Amino acid sequence: MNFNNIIVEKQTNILYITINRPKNLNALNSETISELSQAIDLVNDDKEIRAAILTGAGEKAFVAGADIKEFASFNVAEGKHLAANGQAILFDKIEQSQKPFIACVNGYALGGGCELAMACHIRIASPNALFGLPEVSLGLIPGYGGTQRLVQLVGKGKALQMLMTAEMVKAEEALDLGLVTDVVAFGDLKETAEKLVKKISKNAPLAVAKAIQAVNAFNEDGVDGFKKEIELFGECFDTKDFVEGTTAFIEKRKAEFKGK
Ligand code: DAK
Repeated sequence: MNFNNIIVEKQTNILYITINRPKNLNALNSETISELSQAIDLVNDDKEIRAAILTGAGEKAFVAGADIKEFASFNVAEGKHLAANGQAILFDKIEQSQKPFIACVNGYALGGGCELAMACHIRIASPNALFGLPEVSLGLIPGYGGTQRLVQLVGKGKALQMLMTAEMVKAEEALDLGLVTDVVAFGDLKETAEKLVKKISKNAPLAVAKAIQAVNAFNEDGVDGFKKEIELFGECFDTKDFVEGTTAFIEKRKAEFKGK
């Protein structure tokens, strides 16, 4: 599939997605958001793919935010529509994907870029990565889930500090805060993400998907996460992967999961 703003490449069981607008520091315009949404479908619809690795082109930016030039003239209705649509077709869709998305944050991750990284299931960063939600400096607040996901990742106090000061956080601090799980040299980002995928891919695909679903239930409106966990746990007993996993353990061999 050909895209104008992203590069998508399948290698064995990984879909590599690179946001490719380096002249604009990979800022998210609506076409890029729509293309990313289509790329998520490619991940979820292809049985061979076990995970997606998401990054930005170049060495300077993951994504330096929503495209300011595009939304500068929006009114209230347009702003609300763009936020609701973007959350549904991209940010929530990544979070709810049944296959893990790993963000390789290779530079600025600001505003919508930080929100995009936070929607991913795992984030790793290069030492030059900078995270921030500078929306208040533009007379805005985050509109793509940033106020909610930042609190979950770093806690209310630090989230409010970052949101109200609009200050950026360096990679090492992001690591201390739990905003990223690893900081590795720029050149090692891809390999580090691939190693994570390799570890995840050894495990039962349906169980991995259910783990994502169960964790997401923590934030679902009107859903008791503990009850959801019990429900999803029970469902595992109805999978061939469960039979294979337990049989392989008893037979002292490596499990061969089929995702069934
Ligand atoms: N949008 C559009 N273009 C951007 C951009 C962005 N977010 N960030 C950078 N660029 C462009 C610059 O305009 C410049 O383009 P030219 O002037 O060369 O044509 C080019 O990328 C290189 O940027 P700089 O020349 O500024 O590079 P520097 O190294 O000097 O500075 C910087 C790097 C990252 C510190 C600086 O570019 C910067 O401050 N960028 C803006 C960061 C920012 O504030 N991002 C937006 C956060 S707010 C919404 C939902 C969500 C949002 C908005 C609306 N609705 C539902 C309506 C989210 C908003 C945000 O993301």
